[in-house]
Amino acid sequence: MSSKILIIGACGQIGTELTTKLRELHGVDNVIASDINTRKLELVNSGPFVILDAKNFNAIKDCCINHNIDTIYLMAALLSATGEKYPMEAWDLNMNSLFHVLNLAKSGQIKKVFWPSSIAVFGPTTPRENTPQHTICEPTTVYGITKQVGERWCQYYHDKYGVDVRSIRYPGIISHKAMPGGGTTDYAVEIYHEAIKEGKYESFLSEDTNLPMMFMDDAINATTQIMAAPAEDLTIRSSYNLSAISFTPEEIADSIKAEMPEFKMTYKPDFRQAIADSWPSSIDDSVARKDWNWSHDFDLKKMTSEMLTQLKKKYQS
Ligand code: AKB
Repeated sequence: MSSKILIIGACGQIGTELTTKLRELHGVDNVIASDINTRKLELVNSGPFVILDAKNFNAIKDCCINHNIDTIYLMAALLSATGEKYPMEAWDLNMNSLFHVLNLAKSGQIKKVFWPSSIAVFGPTTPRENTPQHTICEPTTVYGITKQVGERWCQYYHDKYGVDVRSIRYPGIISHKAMPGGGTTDYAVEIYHEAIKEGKYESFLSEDTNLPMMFMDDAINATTQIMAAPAEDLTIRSSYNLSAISFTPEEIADSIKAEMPEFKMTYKPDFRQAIADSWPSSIDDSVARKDWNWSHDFDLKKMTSEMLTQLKKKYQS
């Protein structure tokens, strides 16, 4: 029998594509998409959709009962840049939504949980290169603090109550279907849109800021793979390091110039520079590769080619 899945935060950058993939895998009617509003009409009309506030425990519980949900993907969150503007809102949403879902799993209402963590759990005291799975985590952003604390709660609920919660530390995710909202790595998505629309882009990070990144297809594969892995293979119940590529704004600009020689890049770092400077530049994800056979497919060249092809279709059709 297929799982009955609820995606909370389905209209976001990752949620949008995760919904499509999970519907392919489990059947449209077995995947209930939900979000706080109906901002993405295409997604709302593509299958079962409910309006759901991730901070409302009773609403999530009722939805699970009404739709016989056994698995939740909790994708709603305020990201790093927005979290610095609205610290208490970030804490409230990111922590309470996680507790609601973990408590539903603890009570037996649902059987499995996916909750994304982030490279934001790391901070300036973390080794920057090839950051190990187990290392110093002293995040300096509210978002990073919520993810770090959330990881500890995931581990706790697994160890004390047997909750089957699975998590990965996403790097910056690059995609062409839905825009990211409020992250520090968002420049690496905006740049492709502006390249096609305007032929130029002003980066809010400096040219040599090297950050871990990943194309959306790889992120979605990682997410479905960890959820399909046998429970006994998973040695990490806080959150797995996950890695694909690292590049700087200058390197991504060069990869665009290789296809669009007239593309112009300028740099005007803002408050997000300090956030980026506190994060690693590359990640050691050998534990994920060993435990559940994770591997990535897209390098920078392949990703740039795919992004430009898809966005040309979008803007020039
Ligand atoms: C952000 O930039 O805040 C996110 C992340 C790395 O978790 N994309």
